[in-house]
Amino acid sequence: MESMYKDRKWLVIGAGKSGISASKLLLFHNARVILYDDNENASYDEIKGKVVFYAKNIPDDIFDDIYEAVVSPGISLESPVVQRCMDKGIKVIGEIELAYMSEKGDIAAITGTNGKTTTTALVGEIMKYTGNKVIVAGNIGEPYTEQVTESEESSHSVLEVSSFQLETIEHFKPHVSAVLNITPDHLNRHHTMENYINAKLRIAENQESTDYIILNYEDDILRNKSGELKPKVIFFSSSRVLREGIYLRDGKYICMKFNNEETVICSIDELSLLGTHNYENVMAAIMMAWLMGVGIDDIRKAVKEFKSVEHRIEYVCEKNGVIYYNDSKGTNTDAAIKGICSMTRPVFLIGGGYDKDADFSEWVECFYGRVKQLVLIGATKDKIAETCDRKGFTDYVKADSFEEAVKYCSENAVEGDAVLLSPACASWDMFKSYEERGNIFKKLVLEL
Ligand code: UMA
Repeated sequence: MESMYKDRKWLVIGAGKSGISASKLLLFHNARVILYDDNENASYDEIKGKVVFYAKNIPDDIFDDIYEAVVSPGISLESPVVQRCMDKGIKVIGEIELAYMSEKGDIAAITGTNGKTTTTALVGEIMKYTGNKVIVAGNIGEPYTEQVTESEESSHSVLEVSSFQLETIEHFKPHVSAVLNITPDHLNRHHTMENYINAKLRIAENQESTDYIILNYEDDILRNKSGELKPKVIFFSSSRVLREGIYLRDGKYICMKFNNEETVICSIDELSLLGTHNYENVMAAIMMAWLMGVGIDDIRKAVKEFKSVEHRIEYVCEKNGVIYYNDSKGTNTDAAIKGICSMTRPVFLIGGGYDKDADFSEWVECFYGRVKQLVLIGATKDKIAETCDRKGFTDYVKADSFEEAVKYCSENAVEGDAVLLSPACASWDMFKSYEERGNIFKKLVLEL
């Protein structure tokens, strides 16, 4: 193992969270690190002096003795620097694969268009009942490379993995994986739905028949693909009783069934999480944890204790009879529809952001009877306005800034209304991340 790293020259592409953590892991293994970012102002203070940094361009001769390259998830494999590596025959892996090479324990990995952060957090909480070390990392916000050196034979790594991260795995092999759902997202990067689906399903690529994959029975894509997968498939369903698997019975009881024997795990009334999409997340998490060896009683306790995650339909406060919710993690139309549908009050909705080539039609269709006014921000504001015009939804305004959008909502919402930030877009046109967008929203609201 050491020979892959010691005194070898590795190129790390991207100096964000993933790139910094990947560099640290490589340095830990005594590799030499060249760090690259398109942005010359990228901050890499934590490892300054320990790596050689290039911005915008890398001299040609540097590529001559690069051993392997590690690309950050936000950087397309079509980007010039990745293409240069490929042209020169340099193997390019992602940060998840790099971390996996140092993993000592077992892995539960979760992907899907929506719900993966909640499910990952919940699996992490349930796994703590084993008494073993639990690592919760990945797309959820903490790079896997940052934590993997803590892994041990008895530890469990619970990982949220995005399609971007799965695109660059090679040997990565979870014992239990889950694909929660697949709806269009990130099509500007993957180009076609087929590419996006294939990237997501790579989660099962190295799994064997002794491993498990948890799939949503109600997702046509996943149900149809299930026969092609190597690991044992276990389904969850929020709308029917399954012959085997985990399901919601009578819209109320989460039940598991194997060998014709049904076990009631809990009632949805015992959960803090709201909405059918969340019951699906809970079912997937229960099944994953059970297959990773946690007993039903411990699962029950953990599930009942679990509260929702930050930036996902998060209650912020009530001011003048108006309730403010932060759903900054509603970064695609499907997630944002779930945000709107879980509101029980008329909604002032703040939407818009980075353009991922999304189609906003279905999102706008769900406004009727729910959204009082849409306040548009960001790069997609005109595109969304055009969709509204086409769909006959006229109650929208455009704001010049995020501050103005929040102010407009607070001035126009009346007692009994809700203000919901659920943009249906990524944040990258105006913010560093959805977390930053959500935190600024909460700050602005609390200062009102
Ligand atoms: N950069 C370039 N060239 C580019 C694009 C970016 O040089 O073409 C540079 C930027 O200047 C920046 C760095 O790359 O310095 C950023 O790298 P990154 O975009 O990969 O972001 P990280 O900070 O490493 O965060 C990544 C994930 N980001 C993305 O996938 C876009 C985080 O997921 C994840 O939490 C983190 O790794 C730890 O694993 C965020 C996300 O939005 C939450 N994910 C998408 C989603 O959930 O929809 C997939």
